[in-house]
Amino acid sequence: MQPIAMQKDSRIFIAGHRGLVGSALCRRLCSDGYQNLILRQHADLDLRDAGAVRSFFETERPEYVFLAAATVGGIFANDSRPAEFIYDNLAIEINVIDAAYRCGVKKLEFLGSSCIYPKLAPQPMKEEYLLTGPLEPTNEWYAVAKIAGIKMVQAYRRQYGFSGISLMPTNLYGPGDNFDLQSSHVLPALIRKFHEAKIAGAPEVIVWGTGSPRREFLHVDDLADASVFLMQNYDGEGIVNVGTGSDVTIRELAEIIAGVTGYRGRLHFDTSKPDGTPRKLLDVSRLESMGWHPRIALREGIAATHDWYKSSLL
Ligand code: GFB
Repeated sequence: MQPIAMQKDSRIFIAGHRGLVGSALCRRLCSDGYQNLILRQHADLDLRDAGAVRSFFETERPEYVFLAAATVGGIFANDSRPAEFIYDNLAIEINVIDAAYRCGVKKLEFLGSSCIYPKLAPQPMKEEYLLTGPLEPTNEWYAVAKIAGIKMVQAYRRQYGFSGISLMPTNLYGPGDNFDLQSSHVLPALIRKFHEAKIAGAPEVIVWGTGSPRREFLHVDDLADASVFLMQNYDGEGIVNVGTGSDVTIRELAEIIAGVTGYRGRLHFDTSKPDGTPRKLLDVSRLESMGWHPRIALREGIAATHDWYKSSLL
């Protein structure tokens, strides 16, 4: 199918522009010269409110939508706030996708997550493994909502011919991440823990779980690059994985972050905390066959994120 490409003066709504992904999309589209970004803070537009979303679309008439708004968090937040994770994400998806279709949006891009795949899926995980097995229990509420979003985009394409696409990013990190230790993902949590331990001269840093789970990490600026690439070059029903194609253990990640922050103490693994899924590595051959590749190496991306974190404390 012929893609419908954004122009520099297209009206582009970035849903969730204050979050990790949305803010990276803003930076990227601004630096590319897109002049008509439509942005709303949560206080001005609650995407869980169907009436408010519909009237926003009727008034603003965006032509392109990046659906990056979501209630997100790390393993502890997912596990302890299941109702918020399923309700908020389902409501946001239903409201935004339906309003986009009804108000004549030319194309919508939905951002999912690699946790949509079964807990014990073969690795690396291909797009066709979706719905082939049980989900990881710590984040099944979020995963079910994201799967519903994928299916909604596909259903609107099939029944109404609506041009929606879905991307499945792997674990993301970068500037603007959440560094709150209760709700964050592992990478920002460990940057903060090692940074603070170095300053305090602490003898050890607590790392949750056994350290053996494997995770793949993609810098959010690479994700933004892939998002724009797919918005401009892809228009199909199939979901597309976005990742680097390589992973590390949580122990290896901790060692890299210790090196970047200059921390020389011990690692203490708290095995009372859950490991989550044992491995989550995406098969990125579909995206690579389209000609896209990530640019930011993990250590370099972590160093830049550590710098961002330090500057955010000033
Ligand atoms: O990033 P994370 O919270 O989420 O945890 P998931 C990844 C791994 O790092 C788990 C370990 O094995 C954690 O136990 N870990 C070690 C830590 N130390 C820490 C720490 O200080 N904080 C945190 N948060 N983890 C999430 C899903 O899964 O991935 C979401 O819950 C979403 O739904 C996201 O899909 C991308 O990678 O396990």
